Amino acid sequence: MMKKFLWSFALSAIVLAGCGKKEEPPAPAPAPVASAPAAAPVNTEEKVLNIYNWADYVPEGMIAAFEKESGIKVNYDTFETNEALHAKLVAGNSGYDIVVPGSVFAKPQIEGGLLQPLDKSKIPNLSNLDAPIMATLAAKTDPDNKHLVPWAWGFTTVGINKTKVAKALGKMPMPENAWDLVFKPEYTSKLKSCGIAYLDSPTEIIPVALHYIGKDAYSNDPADYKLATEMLAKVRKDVRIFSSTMIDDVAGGKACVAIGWSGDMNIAAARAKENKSKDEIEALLPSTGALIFFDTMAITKDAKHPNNAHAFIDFYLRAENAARMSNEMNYPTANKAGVPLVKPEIAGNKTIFVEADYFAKMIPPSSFTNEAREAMANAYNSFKKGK
Ligand code: SPD
Repeated sequence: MMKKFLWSFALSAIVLAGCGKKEEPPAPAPAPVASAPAAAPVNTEEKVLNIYNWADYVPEGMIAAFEKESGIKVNYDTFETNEALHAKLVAGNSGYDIVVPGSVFAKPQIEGGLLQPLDKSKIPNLSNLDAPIMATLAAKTDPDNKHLVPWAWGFTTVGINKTKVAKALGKMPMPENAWDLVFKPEYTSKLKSCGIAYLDSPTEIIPVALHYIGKDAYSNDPADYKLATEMLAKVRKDVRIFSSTMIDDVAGGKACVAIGWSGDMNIAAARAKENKSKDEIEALLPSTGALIFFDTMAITKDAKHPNNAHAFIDFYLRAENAARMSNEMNYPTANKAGVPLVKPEIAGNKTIFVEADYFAKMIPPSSFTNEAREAMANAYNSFKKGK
């Protein structure tokens, strides 16, 4: 600002000199002015930040620590499905500054102009991120990593209460492919007695069902959705719970088998232990692979507090904060600098940080066209209604 003022002052002096009488000697050149050191930009935004994230995804006290350090008051709301977040963004004026879409939805949100490009100069801790993960996101979802910063990644899989499942199956052995537990009538007809739970979202269930029947999990072809729902229809009567907050359902004993997210299933396992339950809960690694997801922070196109949003993203990207997310929420971090700070029991848990052999079997995320998502939602709703 000061520099700009000095520049315009000098400019006016030259202009004024040019208007003087011809016979007068030229005005002496102005004495050089020492340029003021560049001042850090001042954040004049109101001290508020509105964040919309998945339920059960932020370590205890992390938001309070940011508020204390920055003086910014955070309003933190949660959602349970990508569809719920997407609907808010499409409607506009969500009021949220930071949102955390799965990459499957982030791609169309970027293309639809719903998210704004990041000002990377305000996020020095971007350098902590894992370069291969960022390269993957750039190639598949967000060219040049302009909009998205990973919150965490994980995978959609089958979680079980081992004790209850063993009891319900009786003499029947566990299947080789864990997806059979939720998709094959021979198993579901036995497991319905202790509770089968599915995530309540078309874009969670149809892709895993497509994968199970040997189709591309990210097919955009409605004919494939028909095949998937034909398979699903055979087990519909056995599925009791549709929920996207499964930690309580599984840890609390309402469901003995669930299609859920890896970290949530691990939290359910830890919670059952804390509650001194005799039941052992486990996230499984299906032999045919599980579906990887990336959840990503982004700033909405109409964010009212973009500077505060950048400050929070940089705070979250500190190595110690990334490690806390893994340690407490049981999801792998994409923050390379944070990985050495992850507790050995979390880093060594093969259902959180999967080993290379299994990683090779996993299905990487892609995305759907808007038309495909609509067709998928129709297919899913008919399945759910049992029609
Ligand atoms: N408790 C946090 C769960 C986050 C799940 N995100 C899944 C998104 C993609 N399918």
